[in-house]
Amino acid sequence: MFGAMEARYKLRIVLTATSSDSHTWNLVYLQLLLEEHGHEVINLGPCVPDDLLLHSVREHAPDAVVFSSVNGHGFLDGERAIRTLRSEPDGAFTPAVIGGKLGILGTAQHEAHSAMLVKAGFDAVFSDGALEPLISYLRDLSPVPAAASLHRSRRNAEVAA
Ligand code: B12
Repeated sequence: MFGAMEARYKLRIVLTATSSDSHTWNLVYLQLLLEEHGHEVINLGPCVPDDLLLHSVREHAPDAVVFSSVNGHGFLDGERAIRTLRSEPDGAFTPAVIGGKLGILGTAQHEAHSAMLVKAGFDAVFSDGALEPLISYLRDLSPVPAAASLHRSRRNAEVAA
C-alpha cells in the first residue's frame, strides 16, 4: 500500500498518547509504520501527562509530534495538551497532528472535533483510518516549512554547541 523508506528526510517524531488513554497497540502500530517510512520515533507510551510531553519536546526537539488516541476522550485531552504545548516556546511551532478514535460517535463527530482541535493549535487532524494521509503529510514536512526548519536549526545548534 505505502512504499517503505520513501521519506526524503528522516524526521524525528515524538509519538504520544493523550493523558487519559491507556491503549497501547495503536502506538506500537504507528511506531512501526513511521519507522518503516524511515523516521526516528520516540514513543512516549500511554497516558502521557502534559508536562511529560512538554519535557520530551524540550529534550528531543522533534520535527513533529504525532498524537494518537482511541479511548473517546482524545478531543478533550488533545485540546488541552496542544494548548499547553503551544503556550511554551519549545512547542509553539513544532508541527503537531492528532488522529484515531477521538470521540465516541465515530465519524459523525470528526468535522466538529477537527475544527476545534485545529483552532486549539493542531496543524492537522486525521480520521481513524487515515494512515496514508498521515504518511503523506509527514513526507511533505521535508523539505520543511519555515517553522519546523527553525526548530531543527535550533536543535542542530544545540547539538553543535
Ligand atoms: C484492547 C482494548 C482495550 C484494552 C487496551 C489494552 C492495551 N494494552 O492496549 C483495555 C481493556 C485496557 C481497554 C480499555 C478501555 N477501552 Co478499549 N479497546 C480495546 C480494543 C478491543 C482493541 C484496541 C486495539 O488494540 N486495537 C489494535 C490497534 C492496532 O488498532 P487501533 O487501536 O484501532 O488503532 C488504529 C486506529 O485507531 C488508527 N489510529 C490510532 N491513532 C492514530 C493517530 C493518527 C494520527 C492516525 C492517522 C491514525 C490513528 O490507526 C491505528 C492502527 O490502525 C478496542 C476495540 C477494537 N476492536 O478496536 C477497544 C476500544 C478502543 N476501547 C474503548 C473503550 C471505550 C475503552 C474504555 C473507556 C472502556 C472502559 N469503560 O473502561 C477503556 C479506556 C481506558 C483508558 N484509560 O484509555 C472503545 C473506544 C470507543 C470510541 N473511541 O468510540 C473501543 C473502540 C471499543 C468500543 N467499540 O467501544 N481497551
